[in-house]
Parts: sequence; C-alpha cells; structure tokens
Amino acid sequence: AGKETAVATEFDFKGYMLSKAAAVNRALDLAVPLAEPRRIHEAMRYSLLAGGKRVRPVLCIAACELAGGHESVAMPPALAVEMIHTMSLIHDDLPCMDDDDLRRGQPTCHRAFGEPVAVLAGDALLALAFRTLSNPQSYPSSLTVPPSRILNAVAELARCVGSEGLVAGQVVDIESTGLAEPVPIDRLEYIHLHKTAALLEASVVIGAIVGGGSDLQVERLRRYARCIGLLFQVVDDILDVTKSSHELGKTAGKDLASDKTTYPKLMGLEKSKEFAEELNRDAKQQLEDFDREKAAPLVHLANYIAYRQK
Ligand code: GRG
Repeated sequence: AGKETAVATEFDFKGYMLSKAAAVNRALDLAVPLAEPRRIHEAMRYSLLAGGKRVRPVLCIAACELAGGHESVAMPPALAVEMIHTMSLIHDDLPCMDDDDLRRGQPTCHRAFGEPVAVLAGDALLALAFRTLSNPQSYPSSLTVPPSRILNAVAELARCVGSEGLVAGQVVDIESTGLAEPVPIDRLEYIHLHKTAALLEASVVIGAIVGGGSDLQVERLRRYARCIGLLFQVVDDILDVTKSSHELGKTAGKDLASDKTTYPKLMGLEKSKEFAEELNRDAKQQLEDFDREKAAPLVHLANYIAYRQK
C-alpha cells in the first residue's frame, strides 16, 4: 500500500498535462499552415490555436502510451480528435445552432470571419482530421504502425462523430430544447453520452488502437472513457449550480432557474454529487488490470475531470 500511495502522489499531473498540451499545440500549428486560400486557413487556425485544455488529445496520447505505443505514434490521432472537437465547437456556435458570440475567450469563428467561412472552416477541419489520421506520412517513419490499426481507428472515429455519435447527441439536444416538460433522465444521459462522451471515447479508443492495445484493453478503455464523458457533464451541471449560487449568494443558482435540464434539477445536488463519485470510481475500476504506474495519467485525468472548479 505504501508503494501505491507513493506512485499516486509522485506523479506530476500538472507537468504531464502542460508538456503533452504543449507538444499537441506545436503539432497543430504545423498541421495547418497558412496556405492559399488564405482566409479559410486563417479561420481554421484562429479556432484551432485559440487555446482550449486539450483534454481529448492528452487522453489519446495517454491511452496510446498505456497500450504500449510511443507519443509520436499517438500524435496523428491526437490532432485528429482536437480538429474534430474544434469543428464541432465552430458549428455549435453558429447562429443556426447556439448562436454564441464568444468561444475560448475570443469572438466565435463566425463573428470573426462571417458565417460562410465558419461553416467551411468546420468542414475543412473535419476533412483534415481524417486526412491526418489516415495519412501514413503523419506517422514517424522509424516506428511502423500497421495499416490495419489505422483503418480500425478511422472507422472508430467516423462512427463516434457521425449520426450515431456526436451528431446524434446534437440533434437530440436540439429536439429537446424549449420543451415545456423537463427532459427525462434517460434522454439527458443519451445526449451526454453522444454529444460529449462519444468523442472522449474515440480519443481514448483510437489512441489505444494505434498504440497496439489488445481487444480487451481497448474495451476496458472504452468503458473508462464513457464514464469520464458522463462525469464531465454531471460535474459541469453541478458547477453551474454551485458557482452561480455562490456568485449570487443564494441557494438557487442560475441553472435551477433556466429551462435547461440538468442532473441537479432531476435528482438534486447531493444525488448528483454521489453519481459523479460513482462514475469516477467506475472509470478508475476499468484501469485496475493495467500497470499501475503507466495508468497514472488516466487515473489523474479522471480525478481532474471530477474535481475541476470550472
Ligand atoms: C461532428 C460533423 C460534426 C458536427 C458537429 C455541432 C455538433 C455537430 C456537435 C456539438 C458538439 C458539442 C459542442 C459538444 C459539447 C462538447 C464539450 C463538452 C465542450 C467543452 O469541451 P472542453 O471543456 O473545451 O474540453 P476546450 O475549449 O477546453 O477544448
């Protein structure tokens, strides 16, 4: 037990996140040069390089390394998931969707570049994601990745973002907005599992696939990712309530007053917190058969998602 505690406390999670995110940022910068036509590449770079926590690419790299792969092998899938995440944010912010003015601390893509260019920047990032993931030249020439692994990863990513994944979550979310009745809990879970968890799942799974994980390892990691995906949203809902009630100095926060259905609204704040604890526990249980030291980044990533303050 002494050794376990030592491993858990010795792991420098902040340093790990910062160094992996910095490597991802450098690679993203190189992956989208300011080519002609200039305006579209400016828009793609504007949204892609605007910051963001880079949770998905770091998960991808951590899963690849846990499965036995090298960071450089994880970079193409890691870039691909961040490109897809960014394009989904660009499209989500459009006037025909959420109509948002700010994203990642700056004007949204359509506010800065106009709607047509923002739509196209999203489309181009989606295409570039699959190009980056599938192009053998994206991978280090010294480390061969079998083409069958890349093909599996492409299929996995396509499934997770398409009409049975991210897009499904978004469309059901749109259909559930503005209704008189609160959204039932199974529908709320469906939205989160597709809109948020699907891409986190793809990030972890394709990292593990290119890293050479066994089928059993990939499935364990898939379950881990689903748990942290749902956890991400439950914690988001809890923070909405606790932050706004703290800021407003009253018990009923902004979220309880708005018409958005959330976990605290459906099951109360205490039960939501218990649910978050349970998801964090379940996520970490999936990592138990892996080498404890190598699993440390994913253990800490689950805690980071569970205990973040914003
Ligand atoms: C994928 C083809 C295709 C279309 C997109 C618009 C759309 C369909 C889906 C919406 C997806 C969406 C906006 C999900 C919310 C995801 C989420 C939890 C965002 C916040 O993620 P963070 O906190 O953000 O990781 P940063 O900025 O840190 O990266």
